[in-house]
Amino acid sequence: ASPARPPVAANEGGGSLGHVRRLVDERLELLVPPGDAQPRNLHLAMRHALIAPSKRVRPVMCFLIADPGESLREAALDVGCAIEMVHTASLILDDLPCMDDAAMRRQRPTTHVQFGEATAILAAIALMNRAFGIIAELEQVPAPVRTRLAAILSDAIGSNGLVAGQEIDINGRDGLTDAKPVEQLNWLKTGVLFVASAEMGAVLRGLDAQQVGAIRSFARHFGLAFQTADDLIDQTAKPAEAGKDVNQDGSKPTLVSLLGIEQARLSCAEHLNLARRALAEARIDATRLDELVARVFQTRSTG
Ligand code: GRG
Repeated sequence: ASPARPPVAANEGGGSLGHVRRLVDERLELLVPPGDAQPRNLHLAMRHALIAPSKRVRPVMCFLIADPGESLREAALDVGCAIEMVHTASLILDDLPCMDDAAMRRQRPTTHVQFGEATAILAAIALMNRAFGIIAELEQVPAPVRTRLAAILSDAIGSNGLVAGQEIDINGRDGLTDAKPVEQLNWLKTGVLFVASAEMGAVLRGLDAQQVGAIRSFARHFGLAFQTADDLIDQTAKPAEAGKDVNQDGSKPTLVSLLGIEQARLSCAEHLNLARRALAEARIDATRLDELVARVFQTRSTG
């Protein structure tokens, strides 16, 4: 069961972006077993990957879209944390020697470097499992809504989503010869979880089908712009200066390597415009979400 916690003060959910991120960080701390729980190595590995410096874009976006009143504030936070656990699990696996073979992640040695490959894989499985447990146990959320939330997350990360993206990234690079398949890969590896995060927030809030569609479109364009900005940083900035881990695989085709820097910047700007337009169509107060997009792109200066 999810641990009890002091109630979040009524005015806290509407606070600054940094405040929402801190709420996510604090809740994540409580949602995974402590580092001294047996088996210690496994729990330490989960915490090493999860409770580490991260922008927490997905849970913050989910929370802002849910815009929860007091009664749903804790549920919105827990849903965001579940998404963050799945995202972190995917990062642990992505970093393994049989995948991207990365040494650093979130300013730390990767989980397999610190704890060994077997424990890293088990930590990823345990985080994914915990995520679905958290959704199943949400208090104050009716069972049909919990089921829908689980289905959205499961769809996004399965063999038609995130896992498909990873398979193509690892074994399908020969097909990445022009912008279209690369953008499809960006959609699978980054877009689908952005969209799921946004949609889960929209469902928690009880938005209508038109609004959910607009929110999905917002998150899709936000995610695609986010990925291209990431590739632009890899190409143009010293990653360490941009606050990124230095793990890039130079042989990987990206929109930047295929289109060139200028076209990739244009594509990024176009997706951002489309994201803002979709948000306007969602008919919700978008001030905080606009702020989130601006903040993410401010700190991801694309050169
Ligand atoms: C475990 C569901 C599951 C999937 C396994 C390994 C794998 C399949 C997928 C990996 C997909 C992957 C690594 C996509 C990259 C997504 C991405 C943009 C990562 C960086 O996200 P940020 O910048 O990082 O939000 P922080 O650390 O801030 O969270």
